[in-house]
Amino acid sequence: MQMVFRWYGENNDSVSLNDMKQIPGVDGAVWAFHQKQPGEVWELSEILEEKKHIESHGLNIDVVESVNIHEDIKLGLASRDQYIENYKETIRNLAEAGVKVICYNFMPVFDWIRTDLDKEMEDGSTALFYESDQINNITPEELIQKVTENPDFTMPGWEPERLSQIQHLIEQYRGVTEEDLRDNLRYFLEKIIPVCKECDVRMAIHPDDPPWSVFDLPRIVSTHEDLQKLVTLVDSEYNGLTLCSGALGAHPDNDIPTMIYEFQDRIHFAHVRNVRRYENGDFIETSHRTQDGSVDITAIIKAYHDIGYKGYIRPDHGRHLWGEECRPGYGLYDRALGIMYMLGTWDLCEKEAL
Ligand code: CS2
Ligand code: MN
Repeated sequence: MQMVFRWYGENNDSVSLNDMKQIPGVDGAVWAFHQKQPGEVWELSEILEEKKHIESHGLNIDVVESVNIHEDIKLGLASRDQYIENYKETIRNLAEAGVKVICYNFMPVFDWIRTDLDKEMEDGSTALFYESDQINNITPEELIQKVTENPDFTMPGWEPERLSQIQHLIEQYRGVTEEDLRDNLRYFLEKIIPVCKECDVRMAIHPDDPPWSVFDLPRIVSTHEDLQKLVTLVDSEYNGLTLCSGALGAHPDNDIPTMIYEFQDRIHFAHVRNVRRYENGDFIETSHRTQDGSVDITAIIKAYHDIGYKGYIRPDHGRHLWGEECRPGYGLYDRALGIMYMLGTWDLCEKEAL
């Protein structure tokens, strides 16, 4: 496996490339142009400039997270064809610069959803929290207001310009079923996968977070069955997965090690995070340690080791520790601790295999 670490860019992240380079085992920065609107082309010249900058810190640019999908593609509107053409051009440009994996998601309107970005835990650290009751009693507008209150950083998936049209966006999805959304994903994949094949860039879809429908919006990457359908939409290794144990792990039926064994040829990017689930559907993001949450992280790492995983892996989110001021879920300390936990488990598996 190849360890990487998410980086939001210069002046947009509390963690520097130098910080990342000091974490044992980290070889690459998972990057993106967060200022780009979905549907916009990423120009080769700007990609090459970013590449030069990241590589000058001794890190690779192999993984991009995310190249976001325009809502018209998810909605299946006639205007989607132009946005798909732009996406293809972006794939070609990224490939030209040496990018190997593109992480993306196909969640309508909202990317990830939480009700509290700073929930205090027993030990005084804070973490991202999802409270079911609140979601059931809040309007999308109120949620946006709450989540975007944090003034320090822009939050991917929660861009104020896009979400200011929330009513309109949500209304557009009325009547769009899961089957429709899946057909729209198939349409998109059928057009882009041949380009990916030609340029040797793997697509890796991120699961829904949380893995169930919220505000009655359709969601199609939440369950084991969803993943089975997804890989057959276009039967090519270039149509792959970002297996996020944090996103999928919020649902007790999702057995991540089983998914790793079953979809091993399609997993190009692994996100590893623990979450503690409560009976009432609430969940909180915890440390990576198996005992601290409901997801068996050691079993997950062992499964990756068993399949001889050669793809990319990163800690997903972390808690906010030791007074750190950072982007919610993306501090340095807890994710670095998570890496050491993953590497410790992996190294032990290596020894035992001898
Ligand atoms: C998630 C997502 O993994 C994560 O950090 O919170 O925001 C993820 O980056 C996107 O869904 C990928 O497109
Ligand atoms: Mn993730």
